[in-house]
Amino acid sequence: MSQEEQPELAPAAERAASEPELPRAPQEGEPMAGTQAEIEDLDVAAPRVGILMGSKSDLPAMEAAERELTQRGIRSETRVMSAHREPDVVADYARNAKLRGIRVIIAGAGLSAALPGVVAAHTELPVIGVPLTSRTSIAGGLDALLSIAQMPPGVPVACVGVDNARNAAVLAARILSA
Ligand code: AIR
Repeated sequence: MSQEEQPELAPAAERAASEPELPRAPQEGEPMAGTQAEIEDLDVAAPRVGILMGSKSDLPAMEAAERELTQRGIRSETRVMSAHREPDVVADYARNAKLRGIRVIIAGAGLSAALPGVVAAHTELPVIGVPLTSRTSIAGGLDALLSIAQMPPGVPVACVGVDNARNAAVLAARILSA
């Protein structure tokens, strides 16, 4: 090819402006573009709300959340895990929840009720805390209420009334339809 036949190259700045922008590489821990939507499409039966509680003894109070969600046709899953007794299980659940299709997490606990806060520390999903009375609660669950509501700035947990798991489910339904 002679010198004259060579195609003239546009200046670098012009080339850059006309070339299509390459997709941004995913950051560490971030799903590949489109992966989240694909997972949701594939698993239509995936639960949308995770209902957690710190102990089996919390079940009678927390059952109201599952009941309310079921009545509203919202899929949920219920798990018992303690922020103090099984911290690694709680961290793993919270870190994987979004990728599994969970959209809101409800977490109930009594006494020093760390569960909602610890979950919120490991996920960006909205977390609704349910303070629970338990056998050794002080002032009817005030201990759990303060533990859940008094989160540090930047790590929010919504907090419903003591033993009011049903309200947590109603709030979760509102978040899902917002
Ligand atoms: N709990 C369990 N791990 C951490 C906390 N804060 C709470 C449970 C339950 C209370 O302790 O959520 O309300 C008593 O639990 P248990 O298992 O002794 O009945």
